[in-house]
Amino acid sequence: MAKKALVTGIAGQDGGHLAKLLHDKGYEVYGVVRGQMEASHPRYKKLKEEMPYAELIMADLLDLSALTRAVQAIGPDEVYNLAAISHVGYSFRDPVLTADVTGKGVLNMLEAIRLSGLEKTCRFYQASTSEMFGGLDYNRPGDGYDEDSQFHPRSPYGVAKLYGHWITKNYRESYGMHASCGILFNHEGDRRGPEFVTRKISQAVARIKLGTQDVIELGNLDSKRDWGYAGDYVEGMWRMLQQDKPDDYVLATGETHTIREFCELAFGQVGMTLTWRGADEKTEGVDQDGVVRVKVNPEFYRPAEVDILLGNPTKAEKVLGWKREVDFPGLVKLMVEHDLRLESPRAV
Ligand code: NAP
Ligand code: F7E
Repeated sequence: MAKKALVTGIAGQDGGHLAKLLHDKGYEVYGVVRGQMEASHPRYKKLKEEMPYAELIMADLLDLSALTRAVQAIGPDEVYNLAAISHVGYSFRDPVLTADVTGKGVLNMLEAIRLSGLEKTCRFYQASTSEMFGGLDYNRPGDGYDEDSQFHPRSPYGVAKLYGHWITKNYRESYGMHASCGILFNHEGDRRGPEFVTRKISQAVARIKLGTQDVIELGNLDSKRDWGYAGDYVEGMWRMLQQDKPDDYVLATGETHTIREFCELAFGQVGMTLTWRGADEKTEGVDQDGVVRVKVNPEFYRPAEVDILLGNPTKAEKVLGWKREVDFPGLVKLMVEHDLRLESPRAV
């Protein structure tokens, strides 16, 4: 009999990659989507086109009754809890909703499993994050943050995720649930939302190359991130739930790069050379013809920033046999090429 997997946040970046991976492995795939989506809804139709094999279920992470009904109807072997308000900048603007969805929503999902009497049979994956580390001076990464590093979240998002992380561990310890947390560092790709910096840059570079945009406005250019490819990371999620025992694992590349470096590589991908002039809010990225292509807009600064994230995936590599395939230049290339295709006038 095929295993059944329930994926919350199936409409998001990771949800799409994971749904495909599970389908390819022979799972029956069920996905939670929110809102009043009828079958005729354009967003529903688009999702069904992308993943015709997945059964979509309307439920909100805020709604314990709907989640419980979904779990009872499906009887999943594995639940992947990917749904969240996931944008760090937005979490400062809507901290209460972020706490409810990204924090307490995890509890709702765990309770839906427990209330359905499946806590001993259903395996659970929680999407924890490197944002829980915070990257403060006293907490410098050294060889990279690992599973034992100290947490000090710097945003309402990071704080909410820390609640989700600990409540998952608590259910593991209290009820013997096979519940694991993946502490994932930034992962990107062609499915990334344009509100995140990498996709914002790849999209702008494609448009600048094609002449439909002149310049991109960004916030902090000097923060550093450990960026991997989302397709590699969903494999790690799945591997965590195939272990005999539940545990927590860092997934990362072990490399960190600035936003500036991402810009330089992305423009390089379309044959443009970016150089920098000025400082702070007056910083500008200029192309080989002297045209300003990158400007700083303080509107994109955050009240508190995570200056540097660098992960140490040694445990995942040793225990799960997980390894990222796509490196940093490969990731930038993949994203810019995708956006060039999408933005091209010939694209349908
Ligand atoms: P994403 O693209 O933002 O997807 C999140 C999904 O959650 C969206 O489909 C969204 O639905 C759904 N959602 C939001 N609020 C909901 C609610 N109240 N009820 C039900 N669904 C709701 O995020 P992602 O990049 O795929 O990340 C997946 C998970 O991993 C998230 O939990 C994120 O916080 C975490 N994470 C991501 C990264 C990363 O670098 N990508 C790193 C570490 C951890 P709509 O489509 O309707 O908006
Ligand atoms: O920002 C800086 C910004 O929004 C990265 C989420 O998936 O990964 C993601 O969170 C950096 C920050 O991702 C802009 O200040 C500059 O330093 O792409 P981001 P994030 O905040 O790292 C973690 C691991 C998650 O768990 C989250 O769910 O880029 N930055 N200029 C900008 N960021 C944005 N969004 N837009 C700018 O214009």
